[in-house]
Amino acid sequence: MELTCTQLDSILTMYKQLETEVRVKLEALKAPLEAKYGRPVILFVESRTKKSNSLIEKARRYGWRLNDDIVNRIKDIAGLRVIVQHLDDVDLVVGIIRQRTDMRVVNEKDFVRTPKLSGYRSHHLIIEYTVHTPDQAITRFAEIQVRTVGQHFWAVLQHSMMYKYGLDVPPHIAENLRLLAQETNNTDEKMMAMRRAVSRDLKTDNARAYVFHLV
Ligand code: 0O2
Repeated sequence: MELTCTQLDSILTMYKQLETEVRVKLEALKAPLEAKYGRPVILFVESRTKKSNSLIEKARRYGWRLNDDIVNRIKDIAGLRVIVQHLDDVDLVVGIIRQRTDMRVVNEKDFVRTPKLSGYRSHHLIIEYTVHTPDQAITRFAEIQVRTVGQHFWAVLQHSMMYKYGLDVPPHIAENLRLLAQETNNTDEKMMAMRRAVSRDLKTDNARAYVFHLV
């Protein structure tokens, strides 16, 4: 049976609770990670719960009926994003999420090592999380995307350009965006190498000279 508007609203309210709880838990990792590694690892966390029109549009796009089962089919009704500094921080945060006992990773897509055709890079995790609503405990899916600030910069700008073109993206624009994604990844790799060099150098007598030279 199709969901009524009231049922859909109450489903989305539950997802909003899920989003809020998972976001708090991911944000809570910022301080201990910074204390452990002596630098910020997580820069910020963003999140959203799909609006009903976006949920309806996605169900329609895939030809799914808007019934009780929709919450098992659409796994990103609650979506969260963790933006980190460096490429190796992506693996670090993904590893931490995998080990948690309050959320269970059920699927992963590593678009960092295997980027999408568009050039898009991020690590996607589908988790199962149990929400304790005023009435019951409900376990539902959510998507967590972990990406570097460089990958985020590219994804935000690319998304706004794709939005402008809809499905008719001129091939030269798509190709340029792919090239820029590659350049962004090269920069990410160089930044990570520089961080490692700086951290090695800080342990030697050259520290002050090296940092001065960078600035
Ligand atoms: P929003 O508003 O960010 O949520 P599907 O989820 O079925 O649409 P798929 O391929 O099964 O698609 O899921 P996937 O690839 O795991 O993740 C889709 C999400 O990844 C998108 O969500 C974007 O957030 C992001 N994404 C995937 N490919 C690209 C890309 O080429 N460019 C950018 N900028 N983002 C991408 P939504 O639902 O599209 O939007």
